[in-house]
Amino acid sequence: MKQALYHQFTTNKRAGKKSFAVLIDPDKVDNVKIEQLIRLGTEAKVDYFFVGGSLVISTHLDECIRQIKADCKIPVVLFPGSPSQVSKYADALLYLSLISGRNPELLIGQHVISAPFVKNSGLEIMPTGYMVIDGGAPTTVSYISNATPIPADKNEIAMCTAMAGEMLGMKLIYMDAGSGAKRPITETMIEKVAASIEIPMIIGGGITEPEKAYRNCKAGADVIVVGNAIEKDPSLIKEIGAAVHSAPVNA
Ligand code: 1GP
Repeated sequence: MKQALYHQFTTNKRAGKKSFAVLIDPDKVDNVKIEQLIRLGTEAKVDYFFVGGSLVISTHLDECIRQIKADCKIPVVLFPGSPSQVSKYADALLYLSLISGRNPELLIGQHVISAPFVKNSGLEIMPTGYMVIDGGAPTTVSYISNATPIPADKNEIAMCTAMAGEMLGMKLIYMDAGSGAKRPITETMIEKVAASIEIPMIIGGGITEPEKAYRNCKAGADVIVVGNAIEKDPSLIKEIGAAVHSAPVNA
């Protein structure tokens, strides 16, 4: 099985190097917008494009990824809201299991149904413990997943969930307050979870300012994901990229 990108995640973690991922929701971009994101992403040395969303209605996922792959060298990682969001044109797939919820379909059910398809895609598969944290208002992910998010102040639950995910063999933990969350995940929670696990940790949901991205990195996040704020103001790519990349090594 391919492991090139995962190797990059772990090497960066060991070196204390923080990464920045721009989330592209195929529903919200056209060719012109993608072109702009590629240009700004390349200038800001964005580490990854994550592509996907909890609810993708449009059908141009393949086309969107092919355009990114044709025009830049930034790796494309699928962040699928459902098994239908798998494209062989991407570099890797976050193989998400919603370990913060108790919905068996999102823990294992959909994986079983789509297993042959996913395996034959040839994508690099990254088993990811996906944890939704309450972001102050219902988000698409909390509604669609039909699972209760972890309360924002229950650091111990988040810690134990991440530890269990790691021991079950997950290769990444993705803590997400949900797209457009009113309140992003607290640094205290990030710090406590980071101290409890060895695997790389991705943090997203409601990050709108470079300072918050920087503080999250200092608290122990390895990859910062921003979608919504960049959709509204693409110039933030530069500022958030600079903040993430300037976070102290081995923070
Ligand atoms: C959502 O973590 C991502 O799943 C990004 O969230 O769109 O709020 O940046 P935002």
